[in-house]
Amino acid sequence: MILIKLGGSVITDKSQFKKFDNERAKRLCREIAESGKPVIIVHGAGSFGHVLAKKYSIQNGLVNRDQIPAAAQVHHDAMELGLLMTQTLINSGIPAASVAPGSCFVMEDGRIVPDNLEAIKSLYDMGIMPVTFGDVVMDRVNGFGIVSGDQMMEIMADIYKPERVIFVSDIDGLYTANPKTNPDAELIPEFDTETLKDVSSESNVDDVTGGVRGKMEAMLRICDEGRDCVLVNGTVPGRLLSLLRGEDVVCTVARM
Ligand code: IP8
Repeated sequence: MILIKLGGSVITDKSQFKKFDNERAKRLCREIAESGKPVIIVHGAGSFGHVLAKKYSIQNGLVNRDQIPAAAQVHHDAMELGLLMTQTLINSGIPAASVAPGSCFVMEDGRIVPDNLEAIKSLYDMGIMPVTFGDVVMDRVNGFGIVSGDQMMEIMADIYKPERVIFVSDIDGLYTANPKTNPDAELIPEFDTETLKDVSSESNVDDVTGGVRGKMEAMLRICDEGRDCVLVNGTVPGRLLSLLRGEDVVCTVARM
């Protein structure tokens, strides 16, 4: 089984509040269906989650009661994106069900822990892909918090032991600097804990869940003996399909 994260930057337009990129999501789901590989998908929140979550500091937990309607709205919007994604998957011929992380997991001071995995496990056993995502989750210590799609990837890798893990983003891979602002930035085809130390730690200020470095650290935690963890650009048509077919593509691979 292959575990795939479709980043919020590929399935939404991050410059517009709650704008689903229907065409791109459709194409990526078609590529996944065409590969014929058994897959589980996690997705990010993009402009359905980060804008309001940042405005009301939902990631910092419950500090004042003004955050409560905002936390409810962010959760609602993340679920709305979840439904758009599962409809796109179903239309591509992949039976899928959106599973809000809060229905199976709870947080303990920012750490996500399993609560009741029965629903998620029985969906998968039945051949329905459980699709989970970055969302607001209740926290036993902080009231609530944000779980990112990357954290859900770690949890899902733990549960399903995939042979391969793929992060689909809007960049070709990891660079020596931010390629969007620095023309000298070079693509790093492979990295490990040592090489990551030399990489620029610039993070995306619009995200409440950390930038590229946080993602790379999550990738390193997920990769295992015999398990690749790859970052690939989903904005380039056909690249995800080629990767799923085992072809050589432009990407960055995390190594233990
Ligand atoms: O887009 C963030 O998940 P991510 C979740 O995977 C929310 O970082 C609701 C902001």
